[in-house]
Amino acid sequence: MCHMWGRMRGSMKTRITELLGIQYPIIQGGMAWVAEYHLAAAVSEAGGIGLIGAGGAPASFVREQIRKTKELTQKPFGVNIMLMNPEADEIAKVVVEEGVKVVTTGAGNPGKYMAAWKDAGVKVIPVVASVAMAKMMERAGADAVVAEGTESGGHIGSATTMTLVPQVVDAVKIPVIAAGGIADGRGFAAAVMLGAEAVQLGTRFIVAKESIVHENYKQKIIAARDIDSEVTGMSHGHPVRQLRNSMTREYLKLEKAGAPFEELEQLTLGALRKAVVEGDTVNGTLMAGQIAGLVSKEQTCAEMIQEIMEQAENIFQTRCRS
Ligand code: TUI
Repeated sequence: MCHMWGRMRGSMKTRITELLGIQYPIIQGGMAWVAEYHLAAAVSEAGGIGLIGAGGAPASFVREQIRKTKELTQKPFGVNIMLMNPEADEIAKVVVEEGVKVVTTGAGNPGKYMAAWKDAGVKVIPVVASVAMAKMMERAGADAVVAEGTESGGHIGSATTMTLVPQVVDAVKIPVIAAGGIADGRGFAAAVMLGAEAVQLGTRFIVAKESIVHENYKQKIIAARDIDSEVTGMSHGHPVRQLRNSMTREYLKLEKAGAPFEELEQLTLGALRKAVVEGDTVNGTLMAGQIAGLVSKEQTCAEMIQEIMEQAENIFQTRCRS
């Protein structure tokens, strides 16, 4: 692992930093509503790579976000396409038209877009939650995969980061980015030990100074303890991790009683927007990962990235003797 460190303090070279042309192997998760252009540009400016999270937004909105990001940074940035978005086909075209260099995808199989993206020279990095999906994405031409463990916030799979990452690393030749449960230099170092060549962070960036997330939501993450997240939607196959509140209590009560999907959906419709934009921490969906308990302060993206890289470098220097 020591060989990955560059001469410059804090720089680290992996196949991911080379692929994306970035200084640090840190990727910001493509969080719906949260990951808009201010955050994406700030992470890219700080030497990682920021992503605009298309979430459930219309294609026209994503196009505007891309243009605004370009006004704030010359550095590479990407777009995350949530594949359950009804406008995913259109967004897949927008990223090509706007010359976006990097696309990550979530909550589905991006196979049908792969050829067009590859032809346009877009680097494609699907987020996967299983070895089978990682292999399928490699065969389809993916440049890398994000192996996302169940510790993550939002829509999740069932394998933990600790078990998923090394199994994906063994199953594919393309580089693997670890996600889920990582928020500091220790998590970064652990991910590297599992064979990852970069990490993706979501929860920590929610509380970044450049993040437009409502202060109430940020404070809930800062106050969260280790066991304060809850998974809703398990019964209908769309598990979503978020911080416990009145909404999750009500949801889980109904879910346990066997309520139909339509009834449960009423509780969550528009609830992420309510949390992010209005700061409604009672009825809103406070998506966050299990690592929220470790996130304790608002900092700029640059401060976060510098701190993570310094912590990781110290770990490697003190424990890695050659
Ligand atoms: O996509 C995510 N996380 C998300 S998406 C999202 S928006 C949303 N809001 C409310 C309800 C549901 C979604 C919030 N958080 N992470 C990446 C991820 N992808 N995790 C798991 C997967 C995944 C799951 C199944 C990827 C592929 C897959 O394959 C299905 C298939 O089609 O074979």
